[in-house]
Amino acid sequence: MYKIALIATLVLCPASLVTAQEQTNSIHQGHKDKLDSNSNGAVERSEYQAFMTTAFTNLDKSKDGSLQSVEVSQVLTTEQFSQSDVDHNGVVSQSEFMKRVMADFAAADRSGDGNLQ
Ligand SMILES: [Ca+2]
Ligand SMILES: [Ca+2]
Ligand SMILES: [Ca+2]
Repeated sequence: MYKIALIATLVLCPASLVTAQEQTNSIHQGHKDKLDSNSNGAVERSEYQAFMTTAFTNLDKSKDGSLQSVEVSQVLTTEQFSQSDVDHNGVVSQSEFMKRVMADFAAADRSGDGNLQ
């Protein structure tokens, strides 16, 4: 749950000071409630995808469809940014962002049923 917790925490609370300890915890219940938009107790792939699409829009302050490093300086380290920038063009496009977060979802979904309980 490390990566998904990290991204969910950072996206939901980009301005808050998140400690390394908190980042290693699983999704905070409050965060899970926000992700679980139909309140069935599980975070479906579609809910996660919709949430992250909104998150991308919110992070893209310049509204050019890409995340510049300055736009995500509070939520991603330089290393995480360059890992997400698959084609190394200096920006993280929406497809690069979604590819990364959906890979995180798949990694967190150990049972492979498309839900995070
Ligand atoms: Ca749900
Ligand atoms: Ca941008
Ligand atoms: Ca790129």
